[in-house]
Amino acid sequence: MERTLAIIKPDATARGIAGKILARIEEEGFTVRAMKMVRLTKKQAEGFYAVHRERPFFGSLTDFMSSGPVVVMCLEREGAIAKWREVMGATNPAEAAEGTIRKLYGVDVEKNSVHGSDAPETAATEIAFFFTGLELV
Ligand code: 3AN
Repeated sequence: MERTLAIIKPDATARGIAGKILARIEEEGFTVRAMKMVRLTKKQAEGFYAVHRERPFFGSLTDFMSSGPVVVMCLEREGAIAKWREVMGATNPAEAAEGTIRKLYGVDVEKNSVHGSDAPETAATEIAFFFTGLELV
């Protein structure tokens, strides 16, 4: 079993499709081990995306991620990291495969509705960023 961090981003919560995305997560065989809705401050968004600090889109991305509520979840499944990235689809919704969440709901490369960890080490760091051991059931 493997765990990954998923985020339903502000563009999706604003459109009232968090429930649809959660239903898809459950249909794909993930168990939700922890979940909460939070509104990140700009500083917290900068902390979460610190690896992208030097990228040209860092300011815009962290403005967006602190622009409204997000739903953060710890998901568990066999091969959870790769499977969640497959279900999300490519970063740019225009390039995402049919049926993926980003193809269905993503607006553009920034407002792409969902986040997922990209490797075991980042999954561990990202889960710990949002959840304490006590909150993981
Ligand atoms: P992914 O979320 O698919 O792992 P990353 O890690 O390359 O993609 O990028 C992190 C986030 O930064 C993306 N989810 C997206 O919101 C944003 N992003 C990535 N590339 C761009 C870009 N060219 N312009 C604006 N935002 C971007």
